[in-house]
Amino acid sequence: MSADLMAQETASKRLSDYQPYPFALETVRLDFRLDPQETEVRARLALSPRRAASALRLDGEELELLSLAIDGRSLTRDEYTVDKTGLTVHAAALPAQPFTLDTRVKIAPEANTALEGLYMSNGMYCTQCEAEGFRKITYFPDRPDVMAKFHVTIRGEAPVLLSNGDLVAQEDGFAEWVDPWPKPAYLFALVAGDLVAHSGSFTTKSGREVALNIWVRKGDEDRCAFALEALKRSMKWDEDVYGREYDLDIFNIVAVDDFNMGAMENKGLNIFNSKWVLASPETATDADYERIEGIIAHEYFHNWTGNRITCRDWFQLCLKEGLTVYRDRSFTADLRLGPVKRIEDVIALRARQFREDQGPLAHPPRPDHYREINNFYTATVYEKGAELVGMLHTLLGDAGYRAALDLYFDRHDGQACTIEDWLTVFEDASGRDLSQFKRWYTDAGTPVLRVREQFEDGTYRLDFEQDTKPTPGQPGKPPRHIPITVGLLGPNGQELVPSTVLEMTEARQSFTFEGLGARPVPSILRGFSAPVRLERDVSARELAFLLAHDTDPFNRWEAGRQLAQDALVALAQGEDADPAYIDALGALIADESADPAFRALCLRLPAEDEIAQSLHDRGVTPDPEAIHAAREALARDLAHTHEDALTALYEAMAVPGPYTPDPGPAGKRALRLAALGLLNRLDGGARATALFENATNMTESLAALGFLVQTGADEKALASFRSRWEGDRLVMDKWFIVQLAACPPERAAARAAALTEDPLFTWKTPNRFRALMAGLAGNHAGFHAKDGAAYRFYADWLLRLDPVNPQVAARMSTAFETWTRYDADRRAQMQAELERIARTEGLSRDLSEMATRLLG
Ligand code: 0A1
Ligand code: ZN
Repeated sequence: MSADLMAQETASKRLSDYQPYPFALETVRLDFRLDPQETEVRARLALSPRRAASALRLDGEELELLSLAIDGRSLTRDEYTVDKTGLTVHAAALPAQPFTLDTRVKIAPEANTALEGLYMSNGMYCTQCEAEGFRKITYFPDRPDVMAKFHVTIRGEAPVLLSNGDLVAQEDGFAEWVDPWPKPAYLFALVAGDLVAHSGSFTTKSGREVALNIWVRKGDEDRCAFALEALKRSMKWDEDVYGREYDLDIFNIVAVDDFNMGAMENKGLNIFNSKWVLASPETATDADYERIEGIIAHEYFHNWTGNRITCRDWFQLCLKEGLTVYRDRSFTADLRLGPVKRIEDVIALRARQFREDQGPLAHPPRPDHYREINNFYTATVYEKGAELVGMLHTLLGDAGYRAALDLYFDRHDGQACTIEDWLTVFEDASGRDLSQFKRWYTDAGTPVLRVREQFEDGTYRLDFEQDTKPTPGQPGKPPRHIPITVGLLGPNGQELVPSTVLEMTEARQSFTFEGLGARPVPSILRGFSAPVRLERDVSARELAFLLAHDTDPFNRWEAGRQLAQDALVALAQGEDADPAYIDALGALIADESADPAFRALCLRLPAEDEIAQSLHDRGVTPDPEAIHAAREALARDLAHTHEDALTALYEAMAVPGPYTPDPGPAGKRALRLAALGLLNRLDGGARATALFENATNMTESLAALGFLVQTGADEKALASFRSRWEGDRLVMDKWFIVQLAACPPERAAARAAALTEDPLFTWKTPNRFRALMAGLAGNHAGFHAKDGAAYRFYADWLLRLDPVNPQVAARMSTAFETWTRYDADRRAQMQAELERIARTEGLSRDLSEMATRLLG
């Protein structure tokens, strides 16, 4: 091991090193005097030693310590030490009895560009403390298993002063907040600014009247109605489905423009990236509305799964995130179209999590070491974490799952828990042994599930084999406990054996079905019952049959997906594609019994990155140009073959009347736009131009703009869109992203470079930086252009952002996570960029960890 790597390994935190904090923290008193350059924070911690003679360690970064006292006595310089990461009060200076510790520190919110801790956005004060931002506000045991009651006063010039819990006193320039629920520091929040509220109320099932406010900048108040209604729906759903009630008299949501992530579940004071709150038909798309509803629900649901029951340490992050994603997905599935939601989730899982699992960044849902926890807010922790909860639900059934969750809330309310606690609850509620299931949490990698069939004398047998490739640091992979939902269909599509859950626990395992008159058609892994890659030799005819007849909507879609993928893989290698996909889609387009949203999903071709992965999985080195050409060719072929039907669909799916984001009209628009996307390849953008000029909502306007960008004839449309929306930051983000993600690949890198010169490219705002960079990285053939221009450009910008906002720079570096998939030339170029990043002096811990892991 190199000296560098050794140093990094020792800088890692390890799950096995966990030790409880040696002090109990009863209460916290915080007093803020806000000032952009010199905010003063006084903290009083009521502590009691759990063991004698232990020194007191408090985390603290970038703080100027003004004073430090214990039980009112100022400490002398030899009684404590301060270093770059915190403060230690030596054991000799500590009373053996409970004591209070007072600190006074100075911080500069205006200079905080990393957006962790207390920072400013458009003149408003705002905090982000998860995971370890609180230590940039005051000296504190900043770890999730230290929970305390917070009492907060805020003095400042802003008219609105907010924190967690209930407001107990208020006058001009002053507010006092008391949170009765013990919480870890990462759930602390403070907001101060000139804000206006869109308000409402909700009465809980036991009759508590809760005041609801969505706080925004002046001028944004007419874009809050949807979020407020979504919040009420979430509160009701959590009562109905999980029996969980809200526990304070007030629930505040604040929208902020500068935010590193989507949103944050601080107790009673959720803070949101304004992108995921503000919506109006003119500025938000159908997809935005659905996401807003889902994220509002996600943050609200955290009140129980995350806040009331939190994580013992950050290794357990998927305990709160996997479960909360599972809950928000179920909420959306219940309110909208369940099967469509499931398909969308699986598309996203494969695009983000499978991709992660197959590359150098693969890690288990519960990692056992890290250098920078911010780098572990990943698709594996969130989305795969949710899949694991879904599998537990499948294994236990509805009643068993509900019993386990009831037990979880009963047993662990008020605690900081582990994955072991979580699985024990499921074992106790069901009487089952889940020790093998636990491997899903501790092992990285996507299992490949191979299946073969046999039919003889009325007995049908499925032979399964599971295998997981080695991942970084985990060479051997023992078999996992996999729930495989299977149904068998007869020759006319009738269900011979309805959905049953087969439980696979061995490396190879067979399951038989007796008494069948003829060989059935199997429908395997219905509803995507486990996050695995299924491999099965299956004819195009059989897939077409499943696409037409499967009673499981997920597998119906999956059959079409498989046909499309096979066709694209063939075309990308210069072979002919089986016409089965194009033929089968003809019937589906015309099938009025199928939901429009479902049909729209079936018409959507796999993304180029997914095709690249598919080729890689089959042992073929992906060629980005050939993939792009293949996808274009298949789309064109589809459009040609079904031109009349698609044209009819385009007309029939127009939604008259005023816009609503409801699933019915949104599904029709999705189908209409899917048809237009194909027709656009034939009419040179004529229909898209007409739609762009007449659209009355952002869904159609943005889609039409994207289609025009695709044709290359986009100059006029881009200019007119820009002049209309110049003053709207959220819409302008869309303008940046669409012209890069959808443009002909050969233009992408140069266009991205030109856009960085645009005065609207305010790169220190995370949303704007992400829009441009994710737009480029999302253009698969453009990002992977042979000359390496996009690689260099992208790496340059990561290096520029890193000193300003390391968290976002590190997160965006995942654009390189697939580098080992490609040909030697591209690999060498990406490797060189990653090495250049890794070598850079003064690199943040965030980006440095990512560069090292990416290089493997
Ligand atoms: N817990 C939030 C996501 C979040 C995580 C980290 C952040 O800063 C590093 C901010 C937000 C959620 O799951 O919604
Ligand atoms: Zn979350």
